[in-house]
Amino acid sequence: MASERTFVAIKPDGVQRGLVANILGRFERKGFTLVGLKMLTPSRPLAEQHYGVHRQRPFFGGLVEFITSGPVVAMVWEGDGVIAGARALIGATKPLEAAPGTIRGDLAVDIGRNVIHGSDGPDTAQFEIGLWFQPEELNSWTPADHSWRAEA
Ligand code: DAT
Ligand code: MG
Repeated sequence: MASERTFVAIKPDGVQRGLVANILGRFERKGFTLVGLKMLTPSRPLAEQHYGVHRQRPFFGGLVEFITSGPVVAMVWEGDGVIAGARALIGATKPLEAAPGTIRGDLAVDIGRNVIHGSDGPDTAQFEIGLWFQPEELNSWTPADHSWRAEA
């Protein structure tokens, strides 16, 4: 499986509840590589672009209100299969349907407060990384244990 990058963001509820280290650590322990990381309170235009596909949905207004309500932790993770892999770590959109062991399954109950975002495919990942990060904010590096890993 080819190495790829995905966009992940801990939403304001995850930050407010003190879950940053817990969530970030799951990606690190899994073996994905952190290539971008920053905290920011999203502007309304950024939030509206990020959730643009949901513009016509009834929950769009509340979603934008929520995501702009406080700091989020924005990240780019790299690795083989990381786009689908991150979604698997995150779990289903509805936290009550998310499997135990997943981030939403373990840490959330409310669809409107589901603590984390992850890109849902290659095109979305590319769009969202470009939306949230400048190219110079991304770090291309090889973890020191890489030579120990199996050949892809
Ligand atoms: P995901 O975040 O799993 O990719 P999505 O892209 O379908 O889910 O929706 C984006 C966010 O919008 C989701 O994390 C929470 C919110 N949302 C989705 N469906 C909703 C609904 N029916 N009511 C309230 N919020 C909803
Ligand atoms: Mg989505």
